[in-house]
Amino acid sequence: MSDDSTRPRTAVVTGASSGIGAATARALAAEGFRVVCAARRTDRIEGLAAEIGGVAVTCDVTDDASVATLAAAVEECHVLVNNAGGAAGLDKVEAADLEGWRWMYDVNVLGLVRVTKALLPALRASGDGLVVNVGSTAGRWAYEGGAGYTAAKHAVKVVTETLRLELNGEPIRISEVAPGMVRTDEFALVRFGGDRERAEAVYAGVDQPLLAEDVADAIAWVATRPSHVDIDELVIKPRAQAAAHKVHRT
Ligand code: 8X3
Repeated sequence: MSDDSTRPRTAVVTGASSGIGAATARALAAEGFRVVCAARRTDRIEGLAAEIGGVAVTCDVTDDASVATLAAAVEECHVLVNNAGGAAGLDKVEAADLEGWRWMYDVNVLGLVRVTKALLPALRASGDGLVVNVGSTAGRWAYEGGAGYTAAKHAVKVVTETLRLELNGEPIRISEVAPGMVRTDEFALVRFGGDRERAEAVYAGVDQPLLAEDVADAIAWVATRPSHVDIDELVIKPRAQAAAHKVHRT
């Protein structure tokens, strides 16, 4: 554990190149963290790191060597935000594109496990570590066509719960922040392979879907509780969304 209390606390955010990840990097920097912005798109994270006085590390969470490079760049980690993830498609199980399912499991689940494993020594070294896994309401509810993504996000919930059991007694907290409908630049666009019309339809008529900043605000709140306070999980949805199938549209 560092005895230099004047040293800034370090936060690592994966998927920091856009959306919730970029907003979280900004929110944690505003709270005084030195933020390591990790993502595949180097140009984006370099710009973000320059803006917030952080560090950019190019990282693909689906790649062992890339994650090892990230871990080598981080000596102490007080907060790890496992945010990298995404959905692919909205096909029924009968028509499942198994490559899409494989990608979703790889990025949402194995990526989270890979990064957490690699950074556990740095989380321990901080003497006061916190892992925030960005889950989803898709980790609570099933919906038609969503199984590839909802199965992966259910796995995120269970991995989170398991880690909390396994690390009990260590100075490391494990939290899950699980957003519902969040309007970001890329989530729906990626899900529908760049089809802007289908992506827009997700939010059609919804009065104020959440923004990335709303989720980042929740993550920053979790990350700034006193060390003995563990927020197990926090589900955050727009007012217009009561459940996966119950979204008020005008
Ligand atoms: C996103 C929520 O409803 O699109 O994580 O699956 S949903």
